[in-house]
Amino acid sequence: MEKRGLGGEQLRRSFCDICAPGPHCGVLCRVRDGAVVHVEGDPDHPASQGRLCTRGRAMRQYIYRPDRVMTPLRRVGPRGSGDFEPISWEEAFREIAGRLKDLRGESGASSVAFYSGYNKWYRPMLQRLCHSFGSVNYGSESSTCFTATILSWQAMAGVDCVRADLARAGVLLGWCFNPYHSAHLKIKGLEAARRRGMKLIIVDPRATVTVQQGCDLHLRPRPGTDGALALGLGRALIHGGWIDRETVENRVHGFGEYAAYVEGFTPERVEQLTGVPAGQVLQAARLIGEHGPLAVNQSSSSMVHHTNGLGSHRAIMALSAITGSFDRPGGLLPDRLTYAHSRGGFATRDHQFAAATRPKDGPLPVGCADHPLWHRLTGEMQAVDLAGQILSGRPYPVRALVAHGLNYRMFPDSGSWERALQALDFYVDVDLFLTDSARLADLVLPACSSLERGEFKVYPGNRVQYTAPVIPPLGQSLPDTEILTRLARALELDDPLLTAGYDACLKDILRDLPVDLEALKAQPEQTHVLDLTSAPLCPGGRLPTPTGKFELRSTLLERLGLEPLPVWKPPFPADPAFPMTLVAGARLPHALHSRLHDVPWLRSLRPAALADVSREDARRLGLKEGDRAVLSTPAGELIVPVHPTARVLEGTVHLYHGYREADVNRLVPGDHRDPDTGFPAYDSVPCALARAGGERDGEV
Ligand SMILES: Nc1nc2c(c(=O)[nH]1)N[C@H]1C(S)=C(S)[C@@H](COP(=O)(O)OP(=O)(O)OC[C@H]3O[C@@H](n4cnc5c(=O)[nH]c(N)nc54)[C@H](O)[C@@H]3O)O[C@H]1N2
Ligand SMILES: Nc1nc2c(c(=O)[nH]1)N[C@H]1C(S)=C(S)[C@@H](COP(=O)(O)OP(=O)(O)OC[C@H]3O[C@@H](n4cnc5c(=O)[nH]c(N)nc54)[C@H](O)[C@@H]3O)O[C@H]1N2
Ligand SMILES: [Mo]
Repeated sequence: MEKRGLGGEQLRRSFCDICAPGPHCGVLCRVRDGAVVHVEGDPDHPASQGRLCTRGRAMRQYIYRPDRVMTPLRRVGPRGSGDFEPISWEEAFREIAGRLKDLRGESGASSVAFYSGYNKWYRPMLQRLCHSFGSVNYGSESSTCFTATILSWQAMAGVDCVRADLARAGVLLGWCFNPYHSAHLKIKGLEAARRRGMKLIIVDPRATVTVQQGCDLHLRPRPGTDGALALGLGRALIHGGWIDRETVENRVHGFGEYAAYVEGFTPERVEQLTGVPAGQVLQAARLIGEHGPLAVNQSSSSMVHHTNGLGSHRAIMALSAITGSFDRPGGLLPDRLTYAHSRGGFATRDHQFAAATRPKDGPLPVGCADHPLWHRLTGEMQAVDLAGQILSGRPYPVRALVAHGLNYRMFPDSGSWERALQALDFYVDVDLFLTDSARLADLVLPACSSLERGEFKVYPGNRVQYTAPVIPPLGQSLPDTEILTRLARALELDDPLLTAGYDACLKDILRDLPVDLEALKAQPEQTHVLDLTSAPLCPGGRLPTPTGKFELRSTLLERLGLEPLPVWKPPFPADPAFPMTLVAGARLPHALHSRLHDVPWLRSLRPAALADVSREDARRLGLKEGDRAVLSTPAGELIVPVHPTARVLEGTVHLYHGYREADVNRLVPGDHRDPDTGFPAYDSVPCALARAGGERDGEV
């Protein structure tokens, strides 16, 4: 972009990567003397068109957090003490390479695990580095996010993901749908569809902003009972004559069995199981039946963060198949992930790139023995199991960890993660900030932010971009991809692509496409549209499943010995000691996991880690705004101030994650998971709430 004379300031274009993977919003940065002084939305960005959320608005404060790591650090004090000495990059790589090679010699390459937190842009290189080193144990935060929906879609329809065709939908089933807080780029399309007359049903225990903006019906199931509601809706649609007979006969596998099974889910039973009044179940079915095509929202977390998440997701998405709305305009359209978890509409080769050097004869990756569906489809360890294996040494020891952006407070039973990190022989963390997880490391390496690096990006509509740094990296920090390249060299890996660096890797990943990286780099502030005609994902309506149909009875699950129908299981057994349900993590508009809790502007919007409770429960328990309460689960207890609010459903408590002073994941039991996906059940944990006595906040 042209430099403008705003009192010596330059205006530069980049994007905000505070939430990932995207589409990331375009930003305009005002830069003075090599420092970013202001960030705002870029009106010319094709994906975000000037929109930027509360979090992005605080991007300057984020990248200049006072705890930015400026040099490689070596720990000199005990783990967690924060006592480090600065060292040079050369020293750091020499030490890492030496230790990792020694451990590989002693305990095998897979005793070293490689992990990525929420950020995704460097993942193909990290995964390949893990494999080229000889380890099978690459894993990521995706062990708790989105992948469960991929597993579900693969089991039902043989595709990785879908897109709700909002522009043509007659009715949207907004299940776990609160874009005003968690996906602001969807708001414009939603509002346009509403103006066009699209009906909207929200399924959310909370009365959210989205509900407040107006919907035709709001169903409020108790958290984790969604599967029963969806099966009840299936029954009501069948009884109302609202299913697509032609589709269920020719394009759906297992409809007969499904129909027989849902017969047990009468509106009255659904009311009993979920708390949604029987009349509302029928009302929802009528809205769907009379106003199709039906689009359904899918959530990468709230819908699948339950012990019964895979079954619930399938039961919900079954409604799209039986109404004939799957792979039809206005319904759910099969889609694909493009590069590093973002969607461009085309295919790249990042999976092949990462798989090319995968060891052929290693042990089973961590967690894979317990989660066969995960193992079959992902090629990664189920990272939630990593702490357990580090601590137990079973079935084989994991002694070292190289992590890019690890936050141990994201995992259930986060206390066990803290212990596991303490127990490692060697732990390297690459992060922008000296986080509590980084403080436990032997070496901390400084990564730079997206404003300080060049990055290849894809956006919907066959769009690509290769950004340039807006400012130089702070201190000695480096892009993750550069750190990985140098690590590959220090380890003397026999992998010419990886040791050649990011661009060489990208060229391999993009080699089937008409992309000229040099041309993209020459115009770093623009997105470019690739000249591609994408073949339909499911030609002739034939799905890539064993039967070629949408499988209500999943052949894949059956072959793996798992339940093939989306049968109902309660989220947890009833226990009078824990009569309420904790929802740990519904999104707050100004928080993003752990990374924004220390950003002053954003923290000021909600300074305390508050537990949201219903006004009814607050009255019953004698709790007022700010009163301290003991929140307990079978895993432990936490003292937190409460916020009584009309938004919350009676019987539920909401507390966001990642807070240092109130780490809710200490309350999520380590085994409270969906066995099929390995996902933690953060969003339906049995709990109790009581007034606190004289203890301090956060005390356990
Ligand atoms: N501001 C902000 N935005 C984010 C994030 C963030 O941390 N902050 N995180 C990003 C990430 S990593 C992800 S995975 C996505 C998650 O995206 P979503 O899953 O869409 O986000 P949530 O807000 O957790 O859930 C949406 C709604 O589901 C409701 N809900 C919770 N439990 C249940 C349940 O059991 N049943 C039903 N029917 N509804 C339920 C919540 O009340 C909430 O209003 O958001 C992304 N966007
Ligand atoms: N209770 C509860 N727990 C949850 C969830 C929930 O809903 N409830 N949600 C789960 C879900 S869906 C997700 S996605 C996870 C997310 O969980 P995390 O991965 O823990 O997400 P963050 O805390 O945002 O980021 C991790 C670290 O990455 C660092 N980082 C940021 N940018 C970069 C970069 O470019 N390079 C490097 N090397 N590091 C960087 C950050 O500083 C931070 O320390 O949490 C999961 N845990
Ligand atoms: Mo996520």
